[in-house]
Amino acid sequence: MTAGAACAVMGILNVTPDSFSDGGRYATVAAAVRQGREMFEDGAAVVDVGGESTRPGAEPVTPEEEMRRVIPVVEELSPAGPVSIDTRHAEVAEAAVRAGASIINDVSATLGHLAARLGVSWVAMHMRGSPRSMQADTRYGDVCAEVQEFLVRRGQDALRAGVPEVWLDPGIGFGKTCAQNLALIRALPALVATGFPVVVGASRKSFVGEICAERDPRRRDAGSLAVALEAARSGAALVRVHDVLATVHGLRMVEAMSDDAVGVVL
Ligand code: HH2
Repeated sequence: MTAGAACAVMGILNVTPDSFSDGGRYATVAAAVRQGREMFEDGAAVVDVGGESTRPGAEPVTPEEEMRRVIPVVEELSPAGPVSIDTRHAEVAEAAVRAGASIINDVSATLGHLAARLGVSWVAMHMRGSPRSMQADTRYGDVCAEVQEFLVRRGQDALRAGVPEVWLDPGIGFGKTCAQNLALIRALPALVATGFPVVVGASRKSFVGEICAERDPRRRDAGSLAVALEAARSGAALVRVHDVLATVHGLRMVEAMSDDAVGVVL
């Protein structure tokens, strides 16, 4: 998968018992593969398979357990379309690529050399510390400048190391307050201007719940769609979402209504 002119959709497929909004829903290989295939049918450009929850305070899992959860799913799902592996662990990423994944979605932004060696695309996301500790210290001087500087440095290093395609992600909700998440979304045009394709993952996250006064993550899809559309308007290349169909339809409508959609073929 390569970044195109229009914003594409990455569907979230958490094969975990404890993810904050869909934990336990796709616990069997069959259920997860069915959900992944449905996401492709609904228009996902890539399905992101994860076996460890990274919600704030989540308990880490061993790479062995993570592999047990994700590898059979990647194997069965990857013939249907591009699959990314959402992991912080090198051994999980490597096994998933061997099982058919073509993108390493790396919330630790540390696996660039592995992506180079394996010759696959790499998403570098900004996070401070680990999921367990990240909300403990959300002090930044200038959050947008710090995040961008960090990501661009990692991105340039990865390109030098030979990664064929590098995507940058500001890591919405990873060690950031509600106000900082909003600032990062407002600053997306600057991140896009660095020339790297940009990924944004805000779907169902707690800042959407805070603003919409909605405690149930599964009732945050409309708020999440608003963020995805704003990210696309700011030039993001990929939005990571739970509700693939609504996001694909929303993006299509916005594109059809835009000035430069004169030649749009329906
Ligand atoms: N967010 C989550 C996980 N992986 N990857 C990228 N690139 N960007 C993100 O914002 C991102 C991510 C956390 O969300 P989710 O997978 O929905 O929940 P959990 O970590 O509880 O499984």
